[in-house]
Amino acid sequence: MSAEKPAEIREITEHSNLNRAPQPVKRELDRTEQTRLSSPRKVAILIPCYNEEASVAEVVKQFQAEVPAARVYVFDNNSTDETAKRAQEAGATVFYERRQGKGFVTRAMFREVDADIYVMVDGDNVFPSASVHQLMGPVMRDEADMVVGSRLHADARSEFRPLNRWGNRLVLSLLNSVFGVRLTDILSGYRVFNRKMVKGLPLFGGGFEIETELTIKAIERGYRIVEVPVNLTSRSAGQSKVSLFRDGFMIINTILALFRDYRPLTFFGTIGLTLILAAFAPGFAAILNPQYLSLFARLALAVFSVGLMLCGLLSLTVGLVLHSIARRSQELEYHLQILTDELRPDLRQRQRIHADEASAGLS
Ligand SMILES: Nc1nc2c(ncn2[C@@H]2O[C@H](COP(=O)(O)OP(=O)(O)OP(=O)(O)O)[C@@H](O)[C@H]2O)c(=O)[nH]1
Ligand SMILES: [Mg+2]
Repeated sequence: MSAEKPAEIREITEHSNLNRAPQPVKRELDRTEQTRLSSPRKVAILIPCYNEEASVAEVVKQFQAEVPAARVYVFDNNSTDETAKRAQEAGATVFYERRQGKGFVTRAMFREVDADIYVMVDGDNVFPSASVHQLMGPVMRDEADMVVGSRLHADARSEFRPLNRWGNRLVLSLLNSVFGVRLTDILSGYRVFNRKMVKGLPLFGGGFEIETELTIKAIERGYRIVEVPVNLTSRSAGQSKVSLFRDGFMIINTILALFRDYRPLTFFGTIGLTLILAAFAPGFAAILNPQYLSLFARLALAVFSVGLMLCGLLSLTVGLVLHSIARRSQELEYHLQILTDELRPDLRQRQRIHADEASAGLS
């Protein structure tokens, strides 16, 4: 970490809006100032838990101490231990979700909880509560819609199991190359969101693929993402709920499915062009080697070649059609967003203040 600039400021200038132009940051708010700022706005701390009786109370108390104005919610998911009781004793409001999985719980949290700023953190006490101010800062200053506590950032000193680190990096490089972004952590469970993002993002994942879905949909809808380095400590109690192969497969599947849905022309176009190029091989073989092949073999190769060519053209056409549909639905979403913003009195009020400040500065 360099001495001259705090990590948060550097992250905002480097990663805000991902591959768009960096935004200048005027100054850093100190910790107390950030927490004070939260008081007129409702802050919710969301903790998804499944069998975390050993650590949940500590997490609740730590976050309550860091942000006293916040309300802490624990979302329990059929825990067979004392998770709910420990959370309640520590001062949290406990909700229950029957459908098993971190994705179902995240969706329930976003649906049920009403707040302006949402902090989401794991219940196994692996994330530093003191970093919550750095994570909340960009959202409170309206410089980000989602802040991710990046465990894999160059400035983070995280304790990872080797297999976990490897899995995280694999998924990360796949997402970065497919969506053309430069994120450093997409699976982190430590995040802060504003209300617009929590209430505006349609999520469907049921399990650990939820963080991937959140990130991709945020990128595609143009939400501003900022990463802040956080130091992950290794889990000291309870059991990991992640299965490297099952959840890894679900995460990669989510990336590819969303790539197909959001970038259909690139997805089907690449498949189409590959098939068309592949069609030349049997075609040339049939034409160039007549002396070595029987008539039947040459006919079979020709049919195979034409088949590949047709499949390639079909894939290209599907890509073009879906691309137009995706564009139209993006336009529709844009209009819906404007309409929603118009209907939000708090946003209109803030815009009016900005406009007043700007005209005061001009005069
Ligand atoms: N409510 C609910 N929470 C879950 C479920 N699965 C995991 N969680 C919670 O989500 C958080 C992250 O799960 P972890 O098992 O710690 O996964 P991880 O952080 O990727 O992996 P490790 O820390 O290495 O175990 C923890 O607070 C879990 O209790 C679930 O099915 N329901
Ligand atoms: Mg964990």
